[in-house]
Formats: sequence, C-alpha cells, structure tokens
Amino acid sequence: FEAILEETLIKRSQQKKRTSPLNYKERVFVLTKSRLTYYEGRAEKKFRKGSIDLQRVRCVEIVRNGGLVIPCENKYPFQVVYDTNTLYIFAPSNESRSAWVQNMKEEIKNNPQIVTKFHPQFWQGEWLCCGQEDKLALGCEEYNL
Ligand code: 4IP
Ligand code: ZN
Repeated sequence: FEAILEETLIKRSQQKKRTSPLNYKERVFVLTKSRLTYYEGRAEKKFRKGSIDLQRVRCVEIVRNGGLVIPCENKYPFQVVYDTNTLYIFAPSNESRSAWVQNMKEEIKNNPQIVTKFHPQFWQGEWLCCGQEDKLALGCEEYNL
C-alpha cells in the first residue's frame, strides 16, 4: 500500500474515555488510499499507535483556534472526524496542513456519511465555536468537501 503522504505531525489524545488524559504526542502519520495510520518512532523501529479506516471518516477540515494558544510546537491544526470521534492533528506549516486536508478530502469524497455541518473550532469540554456542551451536537457551520 503506497503512501500518499508521510510526515511527522503532532496529535492531541482523542479522549475516548472520560478518564483519558489530554496530551499531545509526536507521531509519524501515513496516509494511504484506505487508511490514516500513526506511528511512534521512525523507520525500522516504528510502532503503530492508531489507524483510521478512511471509509469511516465523515469530515476533514482545518480548525480555527479563535485566539486560543496552541499548547504544542505545531500551530496549524486540522480535524479528522470519524464515527463519534474527532482526532486533532497539528501540522508545522500552512502548506503541510493544506496538503493533508486536500489529500484526505480527495480520498473521502465518495463516503456516504459525510457531515453536512461541522464544528470549526476545538472541543474543550464544550464546542468553542458554538458553546454547545454535547460532544455529539450537530455542527454549527456548513461543510464543503
Ligand atoms: C494516551 O495518553 C495517548 O495520548 C494516546 O495517543 C491516546 O490515544 C490516548 O487516548 C491517551 O490516553 P498516555 O500516553 O499518557 O497514556 P497515542 O495512541 O498516539 O499514544 P488515541 O486514541 O488518541 O490514539 P485514549 O482516549 O485513546 O485513551
Ligand atoms: Zn460548533
């Protein structure tokens, strides 16, 4: 499976459990036609930490930080929404972020469950864009693939 993109980026923990910590980890991200996979370490010593089936992805878009300080080195966030989870990834430059968002949008464009609306800002105990307190609340801005 050929890589479309491969780059070291930073991710925020998805906090799948109520007790999950909020932290930021440097991971090697690899995009193929079917999956987005992230690894700890590199080359022959890399260990797979997570992998998302692109067929389950409902939205890929940049995140506006609305004046909030981004607590990691990379300052260009984007989001990958799949099932009921949101993965926040931080790119080192606008060019890098655009490449990831554009390439991922291309791969998900025929998915049946693409959102009609999304949240343009972060989830931080509430949606910073619209103030809704339900993590699964309907998005507040029109989504364009
Ligand atoms: C972990 O924190 C890492 O951030 C995981 O990221 C993350 O998994 C976990 O979130 C979080 O609890 P510790 O390393 O301090 O335990 P990674 O897998 O890249 O190491 P995600 O799901 O974000 O991959 P939860 O919510 O899965 O527990
Ligand atoms: Zn919102």
